[in-house]
Amino acid sequence: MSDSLQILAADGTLVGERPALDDSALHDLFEHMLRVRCLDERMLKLQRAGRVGFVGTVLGSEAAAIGSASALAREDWLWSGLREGGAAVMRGLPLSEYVAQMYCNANDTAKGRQMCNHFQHKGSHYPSWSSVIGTQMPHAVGAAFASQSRGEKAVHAVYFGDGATSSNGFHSGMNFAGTWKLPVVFVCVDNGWAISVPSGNQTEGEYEDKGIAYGIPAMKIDGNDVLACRQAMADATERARAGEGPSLLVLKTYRMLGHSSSDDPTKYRSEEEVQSWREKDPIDRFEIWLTQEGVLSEGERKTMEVELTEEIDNAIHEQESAPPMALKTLVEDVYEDVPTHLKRQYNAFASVAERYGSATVGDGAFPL
Ligand SMILES: Cc1ncc(C[n+]2csc(CCOP(=O)(O)OP(=O)(O)O)c2C)c(N)n1
Ligand SMILES: [Mg+2]
Repeated sequence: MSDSLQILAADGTLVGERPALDDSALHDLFEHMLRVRCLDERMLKLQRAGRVGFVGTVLGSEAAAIGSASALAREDWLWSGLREGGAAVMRGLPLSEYVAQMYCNANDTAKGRQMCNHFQHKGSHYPSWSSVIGTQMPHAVGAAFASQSRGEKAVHAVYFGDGATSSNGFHSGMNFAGTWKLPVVFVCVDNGWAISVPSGNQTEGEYEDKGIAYGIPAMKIDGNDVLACRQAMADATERARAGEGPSLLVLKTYRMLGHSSSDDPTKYRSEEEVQSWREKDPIDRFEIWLTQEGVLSEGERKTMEVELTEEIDNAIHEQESAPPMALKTLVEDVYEDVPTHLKRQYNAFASVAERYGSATVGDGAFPL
């Protein structure tokens, strides 16, 4: 297929069209990317300290998540994979709620029914994610069908990884969306790896060519170029809103850390490969250009990092002192009257909790 879309080269040179964003919007975009990096770094430290169970980072792919999602309208929906929580924060998920979800404490809006790092936020149209790879695609397509049927203008952007293109969800989602010309943007974040499977071994074809089979226009984008990711999403949402149907965006980027906090990537990939991507860092390149443009001042990034980390730490302190989820939430929200068999199970569980005390924070880390 064609070359990938690039606006900002790896050395920070503008090689495409300057975006129609004023200085303050460009500064905000940079801040959103930096906040996600600070969040990842902080959450990993919490996991290593045994405070939270599981972290899936977006570190190195901030341009893909933030750049593309920044082009969505308020009314649009973001159906996520593991790594788009920072985009929800940009779209309105309060940091304290983000942290509460990581702790699965009493303030967790999922009531501890999700693994940590599986966010949801009603206010920004960010539905909860199932860990089962690819399932978010039929969900997004079904919701887009509902939007279309109601005559709404909302676009549904659905994010997934290179590995997820091998799932049933990908193929059935693409087929229905193409056939019904639904307002969906499929965003394949090709971050080089699906746990230990390199993206070059996931498929014999090119990811962007997979659109052809479903009559869906597709485009490859430099996923470490925040301006290109934003532009591609802006074009795809415009198309969808005009009733022209779905698009497939393939954002080529790299997962700089392990698949999750439970993974050791040094077991299956070389330091040279990681280093080659470090040189294409999405935040560094944006910083270089913004500094040349006078949007950022020399050394401003450091100051921003300190402030953002403080903001995150405040949310952590707040949530560390929150109580754990109440046991009774185990049987809430499904039945108006809790059935006898669930009451029996709940009482048995409550008596175990009484005899042995509560689990401590960090117990029960998920293995993958
Ligand atoms: C149906 C299913 N099979 C296997 C897994 C185990 N698993 C979790 S993440 C993952 C790889 C996902 O890779 P990719 O889609 O590239 O997303 P990334 O983690 O790189 O963002 C696998 C195989 C799963 N969660 N669901
Ligand atoms: Mg991947």
